Amino acid sequence: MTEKMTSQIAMELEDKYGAHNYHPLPVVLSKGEGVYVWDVEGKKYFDFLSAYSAINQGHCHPRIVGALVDQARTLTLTSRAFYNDSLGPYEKYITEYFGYDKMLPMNTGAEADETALKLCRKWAYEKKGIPENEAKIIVCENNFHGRTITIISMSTDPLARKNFGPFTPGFITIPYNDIPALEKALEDPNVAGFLVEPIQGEAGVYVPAEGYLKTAYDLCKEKNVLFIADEVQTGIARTGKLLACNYENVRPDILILGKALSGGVYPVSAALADDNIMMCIKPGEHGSTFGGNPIAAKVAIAALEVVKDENLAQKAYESGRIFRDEMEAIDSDMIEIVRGKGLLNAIVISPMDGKTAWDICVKMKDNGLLAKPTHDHIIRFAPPLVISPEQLKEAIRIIKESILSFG
Ligand code: IF1
Repeated sequence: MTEKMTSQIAMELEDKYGAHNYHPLPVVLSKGEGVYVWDVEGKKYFDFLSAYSAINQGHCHPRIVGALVDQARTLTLTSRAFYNDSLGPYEKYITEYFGYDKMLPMNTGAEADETALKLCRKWAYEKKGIPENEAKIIVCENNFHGRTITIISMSTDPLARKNFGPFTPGFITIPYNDIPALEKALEDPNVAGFLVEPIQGEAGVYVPAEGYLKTAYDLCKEKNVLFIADEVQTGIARTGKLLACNYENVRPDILILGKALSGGVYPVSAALADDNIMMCIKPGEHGSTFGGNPIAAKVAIAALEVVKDENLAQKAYESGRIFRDEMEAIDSDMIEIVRGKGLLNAIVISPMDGKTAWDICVKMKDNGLLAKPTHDHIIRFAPPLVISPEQLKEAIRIIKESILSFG
């Protein structure tokens, strides 16, 4: 290709040759550093999506990219048919970091969720004594756990499911943030697990009532049911603690991580659990060609080190406070509610004069800040956690100005 790349050309190419499974904001990015990204024409933006919380450590963090490059020059992939000298140290590091006996490495969030579901079912038959093929897993309305057939079988979003059936059986759906519904569902003796997002991201950053996770955990324990936390989006300091479950001192039986586990430089995910659960899976029963590869191992260690060394949980906690206070102080009838924890926040927009959340996002883009609407009327704000107080102030100014330009 000799033609000079422009945003227009890039969008036309995607439109012509790519499946139309997304509806992106019309901006074409070609560079990132810290909290900023640049488009093809050189315009600079605050990234307030952070690739859906994969970029908690900031774009192209030198330590993480350094780990990637070093390992890429040495050994990239062996498969798990052989040992490699990076995986063991990574497994030791991450299990000590989060406090579990063992981990199982995968690549995407959906794969780690699938892993947790398989672990839960195995445990149900081999430890809990549920009759074969009878195990059930409780899930919540408006959940988001990924895009595979089994995962969309748990979904209540018509868009995610329509014409993708038949679906995987074995799930019980209850409303989120509803303890009596959980209590009732747990009466079924064939329930093996409860899979939950500590904050529902896709649902619109829906924060459950204080105490919900702890009470849910205790109820699961009473019934010998595994409490499985999908912290793919909420984990790794995003919500102001290392894990969102830490707010209620809940230690999930199975912990699912992805996204920021690599700082967004490589697909890395994992399921963590203790031996009584993890050892239910034997050689040949689960795995992945790329899971646990040496690059992923080195990248994940670096990404987790950055979270600790740069105190990102505390930073997210403090910046989040400021962000929500400042958003609540904006005097606009378009702002219905501000909610979130740490730097996982959302504003619910009430449309005015035909102007919607999409229009605000387009205006913010023009003013140099990228965020994405979800469910038409909600805007998610999730900048990299490395954002400095000065940068946060400037970003807040842009958001304010953009919203107030509509009245
Ligand atoms: C897309 C949302 C975010 C997740 C949780 C597992 C996965 C995700 C809690 C699967 C993925 C994504 C994927 C992304 C949009 C996105 C998202 F808007 F859909 F809800 F982050 F807010 N568990 N979330 O949030 O991880 O397999 O994608 O690695 O474009 O679908 P994955």
